[in-house]
Amino acid sequence: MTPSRPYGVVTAIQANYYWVKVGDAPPLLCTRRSRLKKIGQTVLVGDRVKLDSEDDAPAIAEVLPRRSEFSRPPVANADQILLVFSLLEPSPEPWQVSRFLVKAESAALKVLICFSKRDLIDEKTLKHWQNRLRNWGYESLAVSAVTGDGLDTLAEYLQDKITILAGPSGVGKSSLINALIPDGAQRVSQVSGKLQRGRHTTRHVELFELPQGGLLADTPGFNQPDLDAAPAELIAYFPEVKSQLAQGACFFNDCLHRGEPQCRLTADWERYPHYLKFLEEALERQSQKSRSLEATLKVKSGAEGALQYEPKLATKKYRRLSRRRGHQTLQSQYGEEEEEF
Ligand SMILES: Nc1nc2c(ncn2[C@@H]2O[C@H](COP(=O)(O)OP(=O)(O)O)[C@@H](O)[C@H]2O)c(=O)[nH]1
Ligand SMILES: [Mg+2]
Ligand SMILES: [Zn+2]
Repeated sequence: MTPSRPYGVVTAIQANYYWVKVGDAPPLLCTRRSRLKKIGQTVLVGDRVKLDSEDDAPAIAEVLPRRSEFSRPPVANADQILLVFSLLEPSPEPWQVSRFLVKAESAALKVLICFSKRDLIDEKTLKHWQNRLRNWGYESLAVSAVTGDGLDTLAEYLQDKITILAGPSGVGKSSLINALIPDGAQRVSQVSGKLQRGRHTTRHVELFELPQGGLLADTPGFNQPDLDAAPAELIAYFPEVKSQLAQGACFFNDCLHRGEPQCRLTADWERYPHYLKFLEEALERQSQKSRSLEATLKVKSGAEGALQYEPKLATKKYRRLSRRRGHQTLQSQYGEEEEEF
């Protein structure tokens, strides 16, 4: 049995089982105390937990407060997001790169950028993209999973951190994990048999343990991450205009920076068209949201003939709405379905 009430980190979740890593020992397969469910406490990968050793099987007795919560994929306590793009096969698509960057910025985590497949690209192409990204406000690394080029530098950035790996499919994320963790046996959990179910659902997340310490979460490939920023907050996710704004280019919190008379934010930055496009999307999302909110309310005449809105008895709809909101809690999103794998 485990030492009395040790602390550990949840590295994988399968159905109602949790793999918990305590110190350097191989992960333990745990259940969780039913009390946690009663109080609505969710358990996510990345959670720091206290284990109970009173029973035969180890169980999660307590979840420590989270430093951060990321929703897609659901990961607790992540420190940073590593965005991976390849410069060939597939070539980067500026809009898509930008969309990933904005999505990552909106998570309020540190953003790292890495160009993969370094072995396929010439110095000139690499420099072009690195300079371009610098103008967008980002430094970037270049790595190759094939030659191992750049992996040591990358590994330093990942050490002792919980990092979420994201990027278009095919750029080499899985290859990168394999290259960083040469011994496949380092895979945190040996998932097999019945527990295999759910592995390929989009909500499934598993943390990979880096040899030098630190955990890496792979994300299922998606090419067009959903943005969920509100229109007026979008500008904050473009670091290249931070200094302009800090120096007083625009003082209005609700300004959309589209040439309003009081706005002096310039339009001469490369990603300004991206900003405008994402802004259109955000405005469209906002109006859709208010339209569907109206649809869930039915107009009812009040006692004095005043119109009152009364919610229809459609809790499902409300839940769907809350899912679209940017700042929803993970609890509302995953709490109730946690057992469903
Ligand atoms: N030349 C080269 N090919 C790579 C490299 N990394 C990955 N690939 C190839 O790119 C393809 C997609 O890789 P994968 O890791 O599955 O990408 P993922 O979808 O982002 O996980 C595979 O055919 C890999 O062999 C690399 O550093 N150099
Ligand atoms: Mg992959
Ligand atoms: Zn403005």
